Amino acid sequence: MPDPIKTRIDLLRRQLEEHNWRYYVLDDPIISDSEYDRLLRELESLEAAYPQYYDPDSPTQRVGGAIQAGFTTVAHKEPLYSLANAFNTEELAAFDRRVRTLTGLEQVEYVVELKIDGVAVSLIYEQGLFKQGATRGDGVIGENISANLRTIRSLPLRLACHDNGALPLLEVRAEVFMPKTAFVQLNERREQAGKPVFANPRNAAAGSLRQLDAKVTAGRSLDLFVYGTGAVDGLNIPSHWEWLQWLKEQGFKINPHNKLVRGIEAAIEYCLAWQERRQELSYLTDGLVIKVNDLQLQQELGATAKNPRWAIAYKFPAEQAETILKEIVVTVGRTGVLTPTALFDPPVQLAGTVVSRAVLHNEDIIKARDIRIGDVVRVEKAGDIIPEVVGSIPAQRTGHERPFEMPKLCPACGAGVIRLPGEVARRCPNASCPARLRESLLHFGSRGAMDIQGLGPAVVDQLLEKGLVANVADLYELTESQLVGLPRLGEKSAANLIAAIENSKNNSLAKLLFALGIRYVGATAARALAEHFGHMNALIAASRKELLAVAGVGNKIATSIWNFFHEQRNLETIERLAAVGVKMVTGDSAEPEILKKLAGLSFVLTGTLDAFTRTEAKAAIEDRGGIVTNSISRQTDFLVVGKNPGSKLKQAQTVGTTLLTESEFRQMLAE
Ligand code: 1X8
Repeated sequence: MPDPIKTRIDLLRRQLEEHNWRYYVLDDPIISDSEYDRLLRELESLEAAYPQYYDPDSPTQRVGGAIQAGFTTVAHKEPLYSLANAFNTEELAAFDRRVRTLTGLEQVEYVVELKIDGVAVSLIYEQGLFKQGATRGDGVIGENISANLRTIRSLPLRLACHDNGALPLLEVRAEVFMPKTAFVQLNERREQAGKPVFANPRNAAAGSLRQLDAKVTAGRSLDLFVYGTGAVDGLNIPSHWEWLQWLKEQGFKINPHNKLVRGIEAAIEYCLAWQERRQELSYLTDGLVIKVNDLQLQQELGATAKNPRWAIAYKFPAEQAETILKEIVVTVGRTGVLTPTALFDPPVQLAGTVVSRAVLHNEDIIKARDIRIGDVVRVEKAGDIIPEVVGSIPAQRTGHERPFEMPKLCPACGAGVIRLPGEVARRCPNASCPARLRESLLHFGSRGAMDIQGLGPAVVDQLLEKGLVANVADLYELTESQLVGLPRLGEKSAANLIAAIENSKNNSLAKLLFALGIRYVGATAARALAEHFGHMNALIAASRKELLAVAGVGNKIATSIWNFFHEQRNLETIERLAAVGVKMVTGDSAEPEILKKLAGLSFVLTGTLDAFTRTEAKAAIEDRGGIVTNSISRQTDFLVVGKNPGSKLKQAQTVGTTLLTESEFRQMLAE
């Protein structure tokens, strides 16, 4: 006899699933929110009273559970390809010609679908039950984000086929996105809470999926569209279009604007129509995808190393907007380079963000584009790339526009500006220029340099304004009581900052050398110098010839180092740093034991990482005693795999090297 409680639980689960699907997938609910809540509460209380009937696929399990320690990696059963791009209709016609030549067909049937600007994921169903969801990652290896994906209400946990003729394996591909209104509301909430806002809906979706606490993801109103399949076991369907219909019947959310057409002309027409109408959608798109419909043909066409030959992405032209260039301000960087930046009034909405300024790079570009202050200018932003002033619209000039001239004097300190031979950039030559000092302080405290947490732009600006620091050495003489007086710096932050400054005294010589900001001396050169000379004084005393003996130090770097250590004010700074106890030797013994946990391990890096530059990642490994090499061998312990990895990934797989995703790598560093 089945337990009547279990029967009731099963019924409630089916009913809630059905209402979920009607609400989130079909957008066509048949009961009120309060009726839904009543059913959900009844199920929740039964599940609480009868824990033996726990089911991870229950509709109550979409709220996120325990906080995860990290994301494990998963190898995709079939690679997730990226698509080749077409930026105009000629390129679409060329794609069609290639398809027809390779297949020998007169006319090809295509499916045209909106390209959603979100995060690609792969979803695995076994016997019609959701088992695992992963990020695209590099296409070969992704991260297991199942717990976060479960919270997306339009993702079915149980497919229609679960009850009749379930498939052993079904992998579908989907794009997770945040609707425009949800994005705006999320940013409003974050702004009120004093948290940094997301730049665009795609970043917000990606950030929400990367939460270790799936409860946070659950509160983020994510949605998804399923657009295709990967590995499938147990079902044969001859065309992509029919697959889409089948997926829809299974309960997946399929984009309603998918269209089946004959011939490329109809596909192009549909693309151009959406180009005009994209704003009507409640989510962001960056183009359309055109796919060969017949799966037999898809298979014949196959793929290149990177892209399938049976599909192409038509990318909408970069969004442009017109606005008035109100002013050009000039900022001074750490090395003294003057950078002109355009300020817009009014700010313009472009590709999902509000743009109020754009870097103009240098005066040659400003002249070449005929940009004047007061001009109506055209601003462009392709994808999430940095906004750019494409040019001016001279026809709209009133006669009040002013040509821009680079200042002859530094805008921060008034020193005469110089332009070095062979350089486009102009520089402020004054080493104690306040603008340069600001950037120098920020660099000194940055990660990979002296690692002083809490020494950000806001604090540095206040320190400069109050005249508390005029030199990096002054940082070490700050007291807590001086800091507590600064606006927006509480007692706790002040104490933390003082502690961070104090701790930085024990940093390695390599970090100190990098932090000093000697031109051309990056983290790698700094490490080589520290290892070679062992002590700051040996380096100060080194001749050019001795400097050239260091691995990786050529003429340019050697000259720059020699010049740096022959400037009196720099020597004074170093003396003061030494006097307050900043470590000036390499000495391993002084290195805290905790930092050496990667001793004896060797790493190779491939692809780009989100949170580290190559140099930072290398420094982080070497700080902990690990070594970084450029190529995979049997001696390599780990390959850190970033975005768009190179051939090292394949080599590592051949040799059997352990692969680390960025988050695993971060965790390893943090442990
Ligand atoms: C990426 C995307 C595809 C589709 C929609 N949005 C995307 N971001 C689609 O096929 N409808 S396909 C795709 C890919 O293959 N990289």
